[in-house]
Amino acid sequence: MLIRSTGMFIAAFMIPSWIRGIKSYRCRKFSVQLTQARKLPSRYLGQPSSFTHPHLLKPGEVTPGLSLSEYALRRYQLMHLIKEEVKATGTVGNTDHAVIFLSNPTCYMTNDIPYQFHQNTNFLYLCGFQEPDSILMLKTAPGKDLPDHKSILFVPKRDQNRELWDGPRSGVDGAAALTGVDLVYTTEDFKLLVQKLKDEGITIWYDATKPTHPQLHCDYLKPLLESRSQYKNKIRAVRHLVQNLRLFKSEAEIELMKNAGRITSQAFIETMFASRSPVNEALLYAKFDYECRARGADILAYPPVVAGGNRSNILHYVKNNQLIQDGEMVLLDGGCESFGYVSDVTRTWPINGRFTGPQAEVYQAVLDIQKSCLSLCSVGISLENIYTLMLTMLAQNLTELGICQKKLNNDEVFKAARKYCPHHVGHYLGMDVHDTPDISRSLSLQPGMVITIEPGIYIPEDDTEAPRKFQGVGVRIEDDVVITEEGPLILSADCPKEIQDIEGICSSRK
Ligand SMILES: [Mn+2]
Repeated sequence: MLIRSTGMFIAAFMIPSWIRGIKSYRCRKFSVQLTQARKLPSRYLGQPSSFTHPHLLKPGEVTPGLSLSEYALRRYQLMHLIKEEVKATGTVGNTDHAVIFLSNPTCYMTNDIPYQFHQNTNFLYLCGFQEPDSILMLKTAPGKDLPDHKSILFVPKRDQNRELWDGPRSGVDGAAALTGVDLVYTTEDFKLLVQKLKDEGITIWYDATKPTHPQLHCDYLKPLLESRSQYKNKIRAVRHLVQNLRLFKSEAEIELMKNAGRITSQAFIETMFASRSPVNEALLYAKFDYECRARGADILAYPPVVAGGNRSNILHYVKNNQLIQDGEMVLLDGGCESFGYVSDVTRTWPINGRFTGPQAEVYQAVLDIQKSCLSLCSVGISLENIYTLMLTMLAQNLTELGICQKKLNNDEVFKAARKYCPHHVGHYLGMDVHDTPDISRSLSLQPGMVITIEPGIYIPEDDTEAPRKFQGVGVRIEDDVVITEEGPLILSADCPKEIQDIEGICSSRK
């Protein structure tokens, strides 16, 4: 998926140097603490457990691939970041803190018909709990200093009637055993706590501007935030601190992202096999979705773009309902979500398996740029730096193709590069497609960050400034990349993109 290339300088957050160093030490400590986890109930919970779904989770995992220790470490690191921020900005009065995250609500398509539930990713990142209408609170113990804290979950209570319709809930005991948090109550119990938090006058870390669960916000949080005028000073934003943590992926997270990249790459190959002309874009959409789910993906990470012919020049084309004709190319921008982590890949290929001359010229120009950008993905460079290089190469290649005239000066040729590629070179990737959106793209890349690289050239069929043979051609090539000390690790490397490889797959179609 694409991200706009303007208005991106929101805020640059400093990444404290201690974040990475602390991981291994704390992991050891937590693994000792958390081997004594509570026994899992043998019944079905509101999400898979190692007891009911041993093919997905190992004992000691909250969600597939992620252990109780890893989740506890995330909460600890967040409290450490809060400690650092308190130290840097100062605090007055009571030195106790409560950090509050709301889950997502169930959203409805129409009366009684829910959309597939998708958990809020910050909430999920910190506890792994996958039910709606839940609250996570991290609270310092009175008299104890940050980052010491208790993790407290508030979850929907067991309800025979609701569970008959919606399926099993974890309940208090199930949630406690599954997540390993210190304390679990029902969501209603949070109401009892509101008055106590008011009386204590402690600092609340909570993102009140865009509540993830409007109902829980109105019922429980709003009364707390509006209680007294003096109290307003003690509400602090916390989202940026979670994003600072989510920016760096752990080894376990990289493994999950490798898996998502592999699934998506295989689904692309199968979809290329299935392409012929004429074919409805909807069929390729269904084929891609099917091949992702058949390999264990939970859902597609976003509505894919399946754009034949000139429709590839509509950047967020998701109608996917037109026939692709012989001689046209198809642009597919899609990715799966698997165990909470996503991939985001784009390929463009000729529907009948052979590039025409002009298609191959534009395609090769984009591919050369994409490979150059990928080779730059190493420690110390920023997404903004790579974007600048992309524009420079675009300007050069557009001139060589005759799409830009040779007589243009430097400013004019850069303007043309932005015209033919109106989006940025990439974005951060993780649990969300546009992950950690408040993190500046001017930040130097560090090991453990994951980004996309997705240059494109788009020449609409009504662009009479471009040579006739290129009109209606749109190409984007996108891969997902982990930054490592050893250089770029491409998660979607199995997905073919060389002209001869694509033509080979398409000509051996089933
Ligand atoms: Mn993307």
